[in-house]
Amino acid sequence: MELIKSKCDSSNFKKLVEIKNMYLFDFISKFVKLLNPESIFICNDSSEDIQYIRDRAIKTGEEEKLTVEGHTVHFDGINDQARDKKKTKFLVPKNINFGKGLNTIDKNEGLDEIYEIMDNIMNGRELFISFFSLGPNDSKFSIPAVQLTDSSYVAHSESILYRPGYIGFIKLGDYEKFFKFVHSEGKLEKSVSVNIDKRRIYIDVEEDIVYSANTQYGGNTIGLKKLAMRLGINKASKEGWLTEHMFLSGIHGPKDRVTYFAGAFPSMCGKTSTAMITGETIVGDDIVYIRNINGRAHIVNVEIGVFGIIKDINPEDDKLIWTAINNPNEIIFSNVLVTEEKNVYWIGKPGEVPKKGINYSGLWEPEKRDSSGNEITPSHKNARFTINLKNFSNIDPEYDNPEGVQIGGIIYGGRDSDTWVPVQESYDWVHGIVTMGASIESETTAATLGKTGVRTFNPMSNLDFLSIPIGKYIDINIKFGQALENQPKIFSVNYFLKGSDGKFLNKKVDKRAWLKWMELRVNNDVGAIDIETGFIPKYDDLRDIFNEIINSEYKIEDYNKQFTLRIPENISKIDRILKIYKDLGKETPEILFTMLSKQKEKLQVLRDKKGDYITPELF
Ligand code: SPV
Ligand code: MN
Repeated sequence: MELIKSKCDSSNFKKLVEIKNMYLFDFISKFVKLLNPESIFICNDSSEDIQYIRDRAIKTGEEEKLTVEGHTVHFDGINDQARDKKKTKFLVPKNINFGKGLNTIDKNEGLDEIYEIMDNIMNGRELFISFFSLGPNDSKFSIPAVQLTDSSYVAHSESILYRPGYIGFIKLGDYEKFFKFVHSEGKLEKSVSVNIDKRRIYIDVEEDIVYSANTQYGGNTIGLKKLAMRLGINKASKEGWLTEHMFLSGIHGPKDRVTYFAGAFPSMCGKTSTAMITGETIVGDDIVYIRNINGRAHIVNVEIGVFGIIKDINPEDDKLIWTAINNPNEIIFSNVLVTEEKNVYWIGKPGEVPKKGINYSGLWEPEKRDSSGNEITPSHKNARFTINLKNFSNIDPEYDNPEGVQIGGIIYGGRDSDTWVPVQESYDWVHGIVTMGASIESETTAATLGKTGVRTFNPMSNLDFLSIPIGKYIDINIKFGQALENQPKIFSVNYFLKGSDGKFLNKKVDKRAWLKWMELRVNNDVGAIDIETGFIPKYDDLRDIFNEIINSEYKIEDYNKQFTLRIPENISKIDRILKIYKDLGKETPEILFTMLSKQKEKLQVLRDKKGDYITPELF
């Protein structure tokens, strides 16, 4: 404590000792010694303390003020624009098995490496210590968490995205099981991390600590986001609940009925836009905890804000986001283009592309190219906005309920140009988990480093974050549902289906219709057609929904094209998925193999009877 005291002024030290948690003090002392910051700021969540963090972000140059009140911009370095999957690793003790397919490093080796990288890394810098609650305050769902970071941008982002936790820590006293995040940007030049070769994100699920160094991009640094999600999946697996990569929304049915849906989509595949869809209400857009409460699946949003993709946001398709991010709300824009007038521009924003500005590559002009000759777009494809949910007019009244909300339906989707129909209901929980959730494949996007457009396996859209063997995770999902008295229905959706001309078969607004249809199905208000892979909507029901909700005519030709069962593609997909699970080894539950094999046989029989491509009227 003497060391901490020597680096704090008296008011900061007082805020810390108010907490009276020896485990916390031990943790902080250990890392203050290692990181060796010049000074320490303790955030007690008061408006003055939050303002201090905002001011520091401006003073240090990590953020810059924009014309609109409350708006700032932050840039990550040119090679630090997305999650670094290669350098994100689980620290594996000798006795723990992570199975195949996860990125791991021996714990001792990894700790030696990260301690060396972090040794003295905050020399001359200020350390921010903030406390949060993952999930609503005073809720059995929730997990307390502490963040150590030398980035005012990270501390600022978290103050927007998470519920305050300082008071909660005081209430808990000597409590041991909180999550811990240690982050340093490392050496900076022009306010961006430069030691990218020493970028590391190392996760210790035994100690519930995540280390992140030499990076600024939110997905690598905002501890409470994907770093906490990885710890959460491991913790949940030991305690019988679920941590999922899902949005959560209230879908509004007839006569003021609200049915809650949670949906898992890989990054950049429409999760936020589904959560923010016109006419419905949002609880969250990225991460949830799900628990069995008296036989029903209850769910909370872990976060209280959105770190959303800004590309293509426009007033027609994304009215609510557009309004919120154009108003004088507290918003951090990251990796957008900033004009001379200090306004922001992003790819797909209506209006002319500015003639010049500043972006993540420095001074930008049209046609600018990187060192390999590739064009640098005005904003990065993964440019984002960070905003608190309270700034959205469509926030759901239950967003902060400590009991969570009961889920009526779960949705699994991916970026799939040729296989799945736009919306389909599974026969039951296990069928949904196996043939939909566990079978998601998605074409890669700019949310992670590497090539885009490559079809990749991504069970429950959670592969990047799994901290237990994949097969075990599938098994836990199956068992979680089996233990429920009242199982949510499971659906798949596909917003990205293309025709033979390579054009999308659906418009962005069509997802509104699929959501309304699913809401009706959960409440047994409409029938469906069994196409042997699940249930699809009847044309007449969709026609009525399109008419009423979207005010547009839904043509039978479009329905037939969109809802054709594509047997060759479905069979190839099953073969790919079966092979993946077979290669993973013994953790995968047997039911996955039998169910997928049975599904394949059914499709083969059907093909012999009706051909490769079967339109709905043939069922
Ligand atoms: C995602 O990529 O899934 C996100 C943003 O939600 S990140 O914080 O990078 O994970
Ligand atoms: Mn996400």
